[in-house]
Amino acid sequence: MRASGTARSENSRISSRESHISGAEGLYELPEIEKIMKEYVLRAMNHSRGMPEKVVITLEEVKEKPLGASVLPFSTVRCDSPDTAADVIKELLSDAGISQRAIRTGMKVVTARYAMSGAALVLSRSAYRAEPDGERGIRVSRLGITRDAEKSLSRRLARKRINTTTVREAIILASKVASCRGTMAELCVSDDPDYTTGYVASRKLGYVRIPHIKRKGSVRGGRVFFIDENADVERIIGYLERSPVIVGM
Ligand code: WAQ
Ligand code: MG
Repeated sequence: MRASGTARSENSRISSRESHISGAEGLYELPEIEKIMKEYVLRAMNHSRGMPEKVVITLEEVKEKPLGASVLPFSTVRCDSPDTAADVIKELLSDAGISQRAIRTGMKVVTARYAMSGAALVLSRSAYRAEPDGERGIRVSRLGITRDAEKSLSRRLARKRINTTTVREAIILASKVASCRGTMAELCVSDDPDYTTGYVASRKLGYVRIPHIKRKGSVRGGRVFFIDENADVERIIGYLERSPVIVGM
């Protein structure tokens, strides 16, 4: 599902561009489709970024057998301000082998004036932006979780009082991204004005939640996938956007 409105530029009333409001995707069994369609419509029409002018829902049959991947372990760091968060992000991403230059590029993406609907692909050394469409980005799709893994994840999240759709969906997405050969780390800041917890994730670090990653009220946010300098970009995009992956335990 993609919900969008129109953003008018400041100095011209003529030029306008589509502005991203909300998006969602998943892999579902046939009997669940009707319920999910309803959920996606409600989600699109009740979003803190505003009322959409256009909602597009795409429903596609997936014929391939989904691949498996494991759910990343989660943790939360102590952080009380966006300034501290910037230091935490730099430390975690450096640990994951990302260059200072690529980290600066990533920070620019998640604090940009216009949020993309998808994620930027940043080469981990040169900081080159490898996504073909810089406004849209790469949209991770065709992802889900097994029933058992969802139960176990919900139970573990509930113990920390963070068992929400937002957190579960983010962990599933980060787990698919981490399962892709060639990805090194992910940085995510929600573009929702009232959601101020973000994360850094990697196979080694797991899913690391960062509270107060941005100021409340800000509609800036975004996602960055840092990839191997020499990675096969086409293969990574194909995997993230098109390969069905169901995460399990
Ligand atoms: N594929 C790629 N990029 C995406 C996708 C996707 N499927 N969905 C969202 N994005 C990008 C896009 O640029 C958005 O602007 C940005 O991520 C933020 O999306 O544990 O809600 O859906 O408490 O606003 C993190 C949860 C929540 C932290 C993140 O992101 C926690 C969130 P949002
Ligand atoms: Mg959002």
